[in-house]
Amino acid sequence: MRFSSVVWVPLLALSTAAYTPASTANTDQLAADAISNLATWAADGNINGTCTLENAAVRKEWGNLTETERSNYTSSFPVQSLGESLKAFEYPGATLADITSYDDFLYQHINQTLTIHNTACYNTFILLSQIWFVYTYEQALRDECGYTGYQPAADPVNSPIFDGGDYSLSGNGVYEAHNCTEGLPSDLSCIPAGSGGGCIYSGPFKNSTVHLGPVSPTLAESEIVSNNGTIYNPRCLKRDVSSWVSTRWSTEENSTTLITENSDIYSFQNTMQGNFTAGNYGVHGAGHFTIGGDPGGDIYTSPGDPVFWLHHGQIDRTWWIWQNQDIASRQNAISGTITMYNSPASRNGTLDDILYLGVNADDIAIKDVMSTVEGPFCYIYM
Ligand SMILES: *[C@@H]1O[C@H](CO)[C@@H](O)[C@H](O)[C@H]1NC(C)=O
Ligand SMILES: *[C@@H]1O[C@H](CO)[C@@H](O)[C@H](O)[C@H]1NC(C)=O
Ligand SMILES: *[C@@H]1O[C@H](CO)[C@@H](O)[C@H](O)[C@H]1NC(C)=O
Ligand SMILES: *[C@@H]1O[C@H](CO)[C@@H](O)[C@H](O)[C@H]1NC(C)=O
Ligand SMILES: *[C@@H]1O[C@H](CO)[C@@H](O)[C@H](O)[C@H]1NC(C)=O
Ligand SMILES: *[C@@H]1O[C@H](CO)[C@@H](O)[C@H](O)[C@H]1NC(C)=O
Ligand SMILES: *[C@@H]1O[C@H](CO)[C@@H](O)[C@H](O)[C@H]1NC(C)=O
Ligand SMILES: *[C@@H]1O[C@H](CO)[C@@H](O)[C@H](O)[C@H]1NC(C)=O
Ligand SMILES: *[C@@H]1O[C@H](CO)[C@@H](O)[C@H](O)[C@H]1NC(C)=O
Ligand SMILES: *[C@@H]1O[C@H](CO)[C@@H](O)[C@H](O)[C@H]1NC(C)=O
Ligand SMILES: [Cu+2]
Repeated sequence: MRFSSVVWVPLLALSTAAYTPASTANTDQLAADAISNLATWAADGNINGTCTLENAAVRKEWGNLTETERSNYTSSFPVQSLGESLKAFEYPGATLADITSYDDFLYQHINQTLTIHNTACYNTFILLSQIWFVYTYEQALRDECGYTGYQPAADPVNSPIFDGGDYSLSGNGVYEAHNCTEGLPSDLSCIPAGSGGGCIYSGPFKNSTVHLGPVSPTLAESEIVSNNGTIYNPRCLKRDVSSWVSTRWSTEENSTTLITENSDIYSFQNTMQGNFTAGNYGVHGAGHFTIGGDPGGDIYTSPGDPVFWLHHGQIDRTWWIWQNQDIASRQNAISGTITMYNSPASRNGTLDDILYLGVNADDIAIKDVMSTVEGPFCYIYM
């Protein structure tokens, strides 16, 4: 049974049908193959350092965390001061007492949006920078790290992530009139307005305040006005959770074919990121626009919604599964230039390039974050 009675009470009040997740049998089998291949890899003496499959942290799907683990995770937001921060320098005019180290992570993502993401062009940096970002954030929470793997695609609003109960990441926003969401930088695939769009009034993040952005908002409400991301702009966290996008671009079938039909890193990362000019969100973009809202639908400010970290956990897991199907040739595979859309044109990235996270973490070379069981990392997925 997936839910304790504690969760069932509010759930039953909200919905008439129990949540029935779609099967994840295919990707779970690929993950099991990944573990098996890693065990052989380790037995052959290929893993440096002290990390083993036995002592590695296991990242689990959100619905498989215990209620205590979930509460621990959600009650850790926002983390309080880590010491040195960007505060005075980066947010002139802000009420400094209101700025937390959570905003340092958010600011760093805003600051690097154009150098860590890539879309039409190929770029491994979305995988790399994002995972160092997620890992570092996990260290800040000193906590469990979940991911969105229990296929919320078919019915996200009723999934354990979004059901709005005490052990969810809060539910949808309340309904607020809005237009369709232009998630892609093209006039294709405007996501039909869903049943949310307003502030979140249920679950652990009810009445949360987002401080920065939006920089490139997509939630089509007249009162949402963008700024350059360095302005203190407190407002409620909004979502418009949508199965429209998830059932088209981030299904179990989409993740399975992504992993099994793309043997080189160039096609793998391109397929994961979709083809925006063709109206294809890819599993990465689809995860973001399953959440949508403000700031979730803003490529710059999306980490301002706590569910960002679970989505990027699942993106990391998908990459990890892919790498571990053929460790020798995929572990250090990298492709792509260092600018979004390769615009302006730039050189190819290399394993010696450095990832920067500002005040949040030390600089680190890409080659040191390619494996989840070497360097600073010691975790696997189930
Ligand atoms: C692991 O050790 C090998 C051999 O010493 C070295 O070439 C490789 O760079 C090391 N990898 C990491 C991630 O430390
Ligand atoms: C989360 O659990 C860890 C130990 O597992 C504990 O140190 C930490 O204080 C907990 N955090 C919260 C917010 O409950
Ligand atoms: C990002 O941060 C660097 C270092 O603080 C700063 O020089 C740069 O202007 C920032 N860029 C953006 C787009 O905020
Ligand atoms: C939807 O778009 C139309 C046309 O641009 C605009 O007039 C209207 O105000 C928008 N609705 C909302 C709720 O923002
Ligand atoms: C959350 O906001 C709503 C609407 O403004 C308000 O009615 C409610 O009291 C608030 N709840 C908390 C816990 O602040
Ligand atoms: C952002 O906008 C504010 C207000 O318009 C301005 O003071 C600040 O210099 C801008 N920052 C950057 C990095 O453009
Ligand atoms: C994603 O999967 C769905 C069915 O699960 C399928 O209809 C759709 O064509 C797939 N999308 C892509 C881009 O492959
Ligand atoms: C993306 O789609 C466009 C339009 O359909 C097409 O011309 C282009 O080749 C596609 N890009 C890739 C990398 O497949
Ligand atoms: C960058 O990588 C691509 C794909 O691997 C390759 O075709 C291209 O020649 C590389 N560019 C440079 C300047 O090395
Ligand atoms: C997660 O929970 C489901 C449903 O209870 C179970 O079938 C599955 O084995 C669990 N997965 C892990 C990794 O524990
Ligand atoms: Cu992302």
